[in-house]
Amino acid sequence: MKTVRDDFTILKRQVNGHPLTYLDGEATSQKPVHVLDSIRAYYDQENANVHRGVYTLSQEATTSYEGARGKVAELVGAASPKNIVFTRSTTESLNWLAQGYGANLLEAGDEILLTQLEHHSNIVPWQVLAKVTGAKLRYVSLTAAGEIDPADFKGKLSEKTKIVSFAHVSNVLGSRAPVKQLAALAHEVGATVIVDGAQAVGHFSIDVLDLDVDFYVFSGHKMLGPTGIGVLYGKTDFLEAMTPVQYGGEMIERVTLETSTFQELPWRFEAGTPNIAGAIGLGAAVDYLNEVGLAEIADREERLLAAALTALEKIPGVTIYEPRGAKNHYGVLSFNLAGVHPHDVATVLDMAGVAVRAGHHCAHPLMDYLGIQSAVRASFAFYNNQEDLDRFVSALRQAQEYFA
Ligand code: 7TS
Repeated sequence: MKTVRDDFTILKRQVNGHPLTYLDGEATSQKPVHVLDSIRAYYDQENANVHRGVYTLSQEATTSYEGARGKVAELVGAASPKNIVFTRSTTESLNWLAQGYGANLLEAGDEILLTQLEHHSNIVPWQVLAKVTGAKLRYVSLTAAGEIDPADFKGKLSEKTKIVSFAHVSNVLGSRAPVKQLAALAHEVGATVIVDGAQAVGHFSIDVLDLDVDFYVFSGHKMLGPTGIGVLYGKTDFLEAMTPVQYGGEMIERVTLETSTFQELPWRFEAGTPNIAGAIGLGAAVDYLNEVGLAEIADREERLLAAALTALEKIPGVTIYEPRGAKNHYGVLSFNLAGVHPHDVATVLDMAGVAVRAGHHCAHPLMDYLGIQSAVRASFAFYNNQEDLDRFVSALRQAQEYFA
């Protein structure tokens, strides 16, 4: 454990006179030195544009960039690196799916099925698409445990359902969707299955072929990688059915004054100079995740969450929005302290060096469902430890006394 923490130099920082207790890995994870070093090494030793130079440096940069694609493909169990498109983020991947895939597919009266717990980035692009195409949005409700209700999911599927899109793990409740089961149900009616893996990748192992999803999207910065790099995985047939959303250099095969032909997969989607350093950093993050081991990571995060739940339950006046009794949930705790605004809780915690997120967590519809406006959220990553948890609990008690 000590050695893992040593890899995250930021954890040695002091904040407001206290050691940093970073409990906001869901917003963005911290980065191990391996990732930072890989980005520096690229700019320091290999900096050149990719795919266009015959000279050595450009070839080295291309090898590193494409190598990162291969590492990402392996991490999620994709059939080939060609199934991995680099984007900017989960948000960009979902927007491209709505504009480049959904727009080709949907007609007036068709349905898009989402769930009540989605992040705004998996709602708004579909709302806009529904307006343009005349398609209808439907939402699956949640069980009392805060999980996507498979019975309601099944009941809302019909021949009209063309697209189903849902989060693998909720960024507020931490509940984990039974992806394989839901994908199979959606496929029975011929719908395309899109999964938002922003809070899943890097926390446990994922096999997109076994899950049998058609598209799977995630962000590098939530899985130890840099910001500005994201992933859109798609089955080959589905990527072939998708139109690029951006056009220009890199993505073309031949351009005449009148028309153009486009590159093969996946480069057709990556117009312009890509985020080379970002992809390389993401590749290093994948190496690091493999080195620590996803089973080990999942185990640490599960144990920390269980300890945090037990500790929080002992504090009077705390309401926890945790999927009680849920079989599958992952390292996030959303809660409120009676009579104290979540922003005030977060501010007092910050005075003790404890970083937690307070707000609606980009999930207004879920807040409406829970009947609250906002909540405090503490995320527990494998690089957090018992001292982090102790400092969090003691700062929370301070906040309670402060506002009593
Ligand atoms: N989907 C889920 C489930 C998320 O949690 C997030 C970000 C996104 C999509 C969007 O990811 P982005 O990288 O494109 O921004 N979630 C959060 C969060 O919970 N706190 O800050 C960002």
